[in-house]
Amino acid sequence: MASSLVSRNHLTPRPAAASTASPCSARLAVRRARGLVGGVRCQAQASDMDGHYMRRCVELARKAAGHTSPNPMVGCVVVRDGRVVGEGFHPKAGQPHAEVFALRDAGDLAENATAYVSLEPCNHYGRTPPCTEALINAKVKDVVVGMTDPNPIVASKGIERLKSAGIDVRLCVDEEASCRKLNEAYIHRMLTGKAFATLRTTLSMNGVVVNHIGSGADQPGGYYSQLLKEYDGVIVSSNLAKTNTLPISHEAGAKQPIYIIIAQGENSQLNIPFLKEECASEAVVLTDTPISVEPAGVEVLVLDQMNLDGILQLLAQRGLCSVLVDFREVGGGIASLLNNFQDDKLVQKVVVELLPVWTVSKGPSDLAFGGSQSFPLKDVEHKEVNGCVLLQGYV
Ligand code: AOF
Ligand code: ZN
Repeated sequence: MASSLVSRNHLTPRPAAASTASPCSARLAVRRARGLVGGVRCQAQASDMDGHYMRRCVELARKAAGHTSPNPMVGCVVVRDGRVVGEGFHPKAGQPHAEVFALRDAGDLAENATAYVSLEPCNHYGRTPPCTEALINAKVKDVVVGMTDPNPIVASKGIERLKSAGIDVRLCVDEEASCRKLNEAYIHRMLTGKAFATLRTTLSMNGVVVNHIGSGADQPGGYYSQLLKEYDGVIVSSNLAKTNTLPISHEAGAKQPIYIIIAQGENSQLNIPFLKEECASEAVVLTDTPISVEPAGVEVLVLDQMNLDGILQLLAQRGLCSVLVDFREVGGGIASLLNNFQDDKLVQKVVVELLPVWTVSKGPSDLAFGGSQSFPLKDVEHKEVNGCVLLQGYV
């Protein structure tokens, strides 16, 4: 995973407990306590509240879910004398970063305070100036980060810059996993150059792929409506686009995902009846032969090769971090894209909705694609929603 690719040597972890520490790490802990590691001044004691404030950073960051790509979701909390004096999150690319909002909120109280940030502060001029300088100018005493930034322009340079300015920096080890999960799509795009893909489908109790979703799932608060809110794009087949309303999130403040419509072997004309002309820029049709599309204004890309690898790279280049592959029919245009998704590491996550119905299937109904071998999914979670069972796991 990402952590193995990113050096964390420069971070000051929470001192190891003496009883479990190896002689070497115990010596290191003593040197750390004296502030000697790596010749930079180090924090002697991580606060017991680190996890608490970092969880708040994650909570704040999630307020912008679906809005920040190609940037990550980031939250920041400024704490002085055990009191939260500033909070902020990154609302969208092009706008200031989380640290800037939190420091503004804290004002003069940022001096000598601890800044918690769910991602390593940036140290470069991008669309916005470096957050390291904002933290240094605000005279914060120490900075606790949730994870290092996999962006090669940043990767550890932010931490080094803060340390060189005499600020103590430590990693909140306990919440590193939750910070990584928050930005799993951003991390994936940074490390692979492809969009993070989640395959979603609905099955009947007897395992038949059903071409509709469970009742209430697309209503406000429904699982599907909530899922869509988190994704930058949704891949659907041209069959679905011809006959159905396109997926919409009904969550408050949701930014609708871009529709990526797979049109393989279509005739010369594709009509998307439920897409209004003024919304044409929200859809892109990927096809293997030139076709004209209604409504006018929809972008049509004729690809030399229709494969998921190329499509996920294209989407990442266009700034999408995450895409939901909405699989609704066996044999449709999407199935062939998914042939080797496990072997080729193209799909990262699977969400399956199990409806409490038994279905008569007229054709092949199994999801016989994915890779050359069967494989178990990881970190599987399940829950019941409106009488349906929702299963989610990582590939
Ligand atoms: C932070 N805090 O809230 C975010 C960071 O073009 P820019 O200036 O928005 O920079 C984008 C990069 O900055 C992004 O790729 C990631 O490396 C970092 N995002 N960093 O310190 C934040 N959103
Ligand atoms: Zn920044």
